[in-house]
Amino acid sequence: MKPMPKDFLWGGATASFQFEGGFGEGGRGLSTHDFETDGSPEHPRHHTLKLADGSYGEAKSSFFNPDDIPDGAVPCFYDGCYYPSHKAVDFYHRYKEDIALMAGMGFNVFRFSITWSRIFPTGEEETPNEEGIRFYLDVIDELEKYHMEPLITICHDEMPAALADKYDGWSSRKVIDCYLKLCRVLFERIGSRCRYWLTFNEVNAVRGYASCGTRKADNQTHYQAMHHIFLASALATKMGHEMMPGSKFGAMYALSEIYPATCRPEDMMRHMQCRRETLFFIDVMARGYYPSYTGDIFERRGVTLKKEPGDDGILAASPLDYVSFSYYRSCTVSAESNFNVIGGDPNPYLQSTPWGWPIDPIGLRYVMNEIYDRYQKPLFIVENGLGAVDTVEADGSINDDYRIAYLKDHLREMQKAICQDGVECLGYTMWGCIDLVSLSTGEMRKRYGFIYVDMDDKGNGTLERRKKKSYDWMKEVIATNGACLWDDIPEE
Ligand code: BGP
Repeated sequence: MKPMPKDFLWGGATASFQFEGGFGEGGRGLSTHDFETDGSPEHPRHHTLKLADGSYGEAKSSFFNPDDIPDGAVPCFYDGCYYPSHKAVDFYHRYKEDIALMAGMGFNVFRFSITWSRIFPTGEEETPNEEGIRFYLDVIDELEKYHMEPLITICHDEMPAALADKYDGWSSRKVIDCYLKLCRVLFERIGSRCRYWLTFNEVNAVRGYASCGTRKADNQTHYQAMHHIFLASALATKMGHEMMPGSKFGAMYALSEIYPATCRPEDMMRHMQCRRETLFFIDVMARGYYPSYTGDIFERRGVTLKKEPGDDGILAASPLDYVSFSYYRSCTVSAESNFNVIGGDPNPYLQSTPWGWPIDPIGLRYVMNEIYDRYQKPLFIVENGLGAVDTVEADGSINDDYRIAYLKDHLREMQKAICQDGVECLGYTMWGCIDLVSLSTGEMRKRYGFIYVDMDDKGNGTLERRKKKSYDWMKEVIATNGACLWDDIPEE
């Protein structure tokens, strides 16, 4: 295998509501994820909060006030119900130790996201919260000590709860200005220290209260909200380029590969339509215009988009510099499938993770080629990894050979795409490099990390960090720039 590019970025990825914690500290306001429970059967996970009378209500920022938390209380239990994002795994207080651990593996990049309400607690203040900015500057100081560069996701599936309450989130155009205000502050204060920015996370999967700030589930609201996100991303890109010459802007998409279930023409046609449902979001943002098939999608979904004069010009003026994505799995579709953006039907040729996600390393090479062919822009793989249950042995070791096997297979396919197929790819950041709270389930036991965190699904534990077997393995992968991935393959 030809060697990887010398300047390839190797690192890990996190999101603030799953990793950072620090709820109610440093002037942070409420965020939409603050209302999610641990997802245990007695506490439904999404959009609910257990009220004083024992019933569940819709999330509203007035439901709890961080200032009311008694001193010394664990700030994540209300009426016996656990809210994992409040503490997450406490990067807020442990960032120095965490960054040192990451540096120990040789990471040269670290992806993290900004808690919007840490900078603008309600999203609408005139001036930013200095303490919030200080936290992220401290994180970057620490990264720089170890020559790691930040990869910042400006908005990873969350927003100040106050914006969700007042405007119904991204369904309102007003939120674009609030987002741009956040961007301006970040670019002014952090800009000179960050090359790569992601305007939004998993743009094609943003939906509902926590990630989009809206409680309406209809297609009209959804695509209108997405239009506002497209505009916000393009305007942020424009501003970023002006304020930080040389900066690079991408957005992130959830890209499972989708295969046709059979070569039956009806399945093939349905496959193409489903793929377009996903690629639609990249098409608009990377090419800078709505694709010709938009009419078909909107017609089938009963959507009439409200655009203002000038919107098309905004999109056209600032397409993305690079395309980034998460890749965990693949699926199949047939003419009869009930497809949503990520999930289709299982593939009989693939095994699955304990959480039922099909494992498909070749799908990663496939998707890299597909996306690069379509956009001819550099890629950045910013999420990939295996969610699994890890066991701490009596001697304290964690032998996660299954994770090593998953990553080895995926990284080999990535290297084939880059070195054999000629795909330009800036870097790879493994998801949840330090164990963190699961987005979909709220669990801790679904672990991705090279580094174990001593905490259970209810937040019990010391939060102590411990290296897994995969830590040293990945360290060698990075030190050899991927060469050791091929050690056990006989030379031809
Ligand atoms: C992506 C999200 C991440 C992350 C990951 C793994 O969709 O961008 O935030 O959580 O998926 O998902 P989960 O935590 O559900 O295993």
